Amino acid sequence: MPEAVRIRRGSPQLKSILNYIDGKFVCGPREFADVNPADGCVIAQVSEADEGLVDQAVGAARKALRGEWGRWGIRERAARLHKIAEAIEKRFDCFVSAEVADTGKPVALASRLDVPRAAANFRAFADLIKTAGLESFQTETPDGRNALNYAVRKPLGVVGIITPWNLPLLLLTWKVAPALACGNAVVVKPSEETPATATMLAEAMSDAGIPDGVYNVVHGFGANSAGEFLARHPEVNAVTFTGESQTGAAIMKTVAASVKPVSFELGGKNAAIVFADCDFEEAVNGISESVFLNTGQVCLCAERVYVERAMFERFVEALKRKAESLRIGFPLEKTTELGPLISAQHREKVLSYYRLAREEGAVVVTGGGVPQFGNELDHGFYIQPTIYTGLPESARCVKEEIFGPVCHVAAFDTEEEAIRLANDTKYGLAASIWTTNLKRGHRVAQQMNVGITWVNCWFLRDLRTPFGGVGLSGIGREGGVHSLNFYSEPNNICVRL
Ligand code: NAD
Ligand code: 6OD
Repeated sequence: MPEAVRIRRGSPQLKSILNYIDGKFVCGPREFADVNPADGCVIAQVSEADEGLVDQAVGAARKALRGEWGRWGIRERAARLHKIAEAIEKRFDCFVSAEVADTGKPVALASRLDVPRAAANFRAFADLIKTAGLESFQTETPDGRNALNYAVRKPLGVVGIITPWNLPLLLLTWKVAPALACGNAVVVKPSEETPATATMLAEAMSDAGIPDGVYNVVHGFGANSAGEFLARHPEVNAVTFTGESQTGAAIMKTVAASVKPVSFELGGKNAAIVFADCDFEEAVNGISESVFLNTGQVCLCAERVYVERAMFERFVEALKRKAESLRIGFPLEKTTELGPLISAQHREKVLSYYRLAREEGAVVVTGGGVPQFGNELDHGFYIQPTIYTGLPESARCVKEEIFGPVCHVAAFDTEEEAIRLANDTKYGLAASIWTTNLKRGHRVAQQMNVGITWVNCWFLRDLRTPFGGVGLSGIGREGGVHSLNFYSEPNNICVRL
């Protein structure tokens, strides 16, 4: 099998990233550039799949369902998923380098979060599928006899998986692992910004003995490109998507014509509530991580921080010191804590919010611009970590998802006010609450109108728990048995006894 990411002939630095269909790497009719956000250099040419190639990928997946993959039982599938995890770990450094080059994220972050989680996703769903049962009922019938009802899981068929660029391998495998555990075949469309690791995963699949056609990769963009072709394909039985809320709305329209199940993990405008009785240092460190991790490009990041008035100034000062101490730099430098944003276009979007914040009356506590390095990093898409105060709650910067290393900090006086402010959003993905009063922690957590609430922590994940959002933040839940329920159809069998 050829390597997933190949050096192009005649150009030793430039790689070629291909589609992967039915166990083979395949060229499409056009190419687009894959850019390293840390220095703006083109690192690869990516082969874009046209509608015909997407159709071939779906056809390959359908054929795989009729082959040995479709006949394997749970035990065999689970064993192969463990092998995929091992194959990822065997290529750990290659996955880390590819993810760092595509996203610009610090090597320390990719090594501790993205790549280990990819392997953990396969292990978690391999173990879960072996133990997760379905309900059964003994039913009394009017004639005094009984019937036994029990349900079995059946795969959905071909699942279309469309993913974003912020945690490319983590979020892709978060969906591929349960889909395969349930016996589906998949066609994945990774983000056009970060095509490498989804393609490299094909080699791990092959190493693990996953039959051809079970895992297919098509590259391209969204509207009128591979993303839309995949979502509207009549032979795709379900679409699972992670990305912007507006894109979710567009995909919903696309899939409506062929009536298929969707699972949407969308944007957020997440709140953090910090009470004066918090462990101060823990809260400052936790909020700093929740605002700035991955340069603020995590859907769970806090962009609205509400701090009890009694310690507002002290907290803002400490958060400012923390933001200013973050080491911005080369992603491959082990000590780097903050990389660039994903693209020039995304930086322009975040900078437009930085300008808007000033127009809306914000006080700039720190940041608000572009750092200068005096070296090649000046060609990268770096931006300063930024903290604002003083905006009215109606400001667009308080209402709209920015998706950068930025937060607005506002004071509150009472618990009720904090809850009201935190819930005053059309999104509803995640919240964090910082207090040493655990009764209050539970009380406030239960009133958050979101899918995930953390108390005295953030982004602490147990893969068995439900994950998803309310409102503009998504439709449905994945994680643990919720994923199994999405990626399979129960068939209830009623037996007259
Ligand atoms: P995006 O919506 O622009 O793109 C995501 C994917 O959808 C890409 O692969 C893209 O090519 C594809 N796409 C775009 N338009 C499409 C269309 N019309 N039809 C089919 N596919 C289409 O998102 P992004 O900019 O890559 O990622 C950032 C966003 O993702 C943020 O809003 C963030 O909050 C959100 N996100 C949410 C979660 C979550 O779990 N809730 C996780 C990560 C990111
Ligand atoms: O941890 C996860 O399972 C998950 N889906 C994280 C999403 C992060 C958003 O950027």
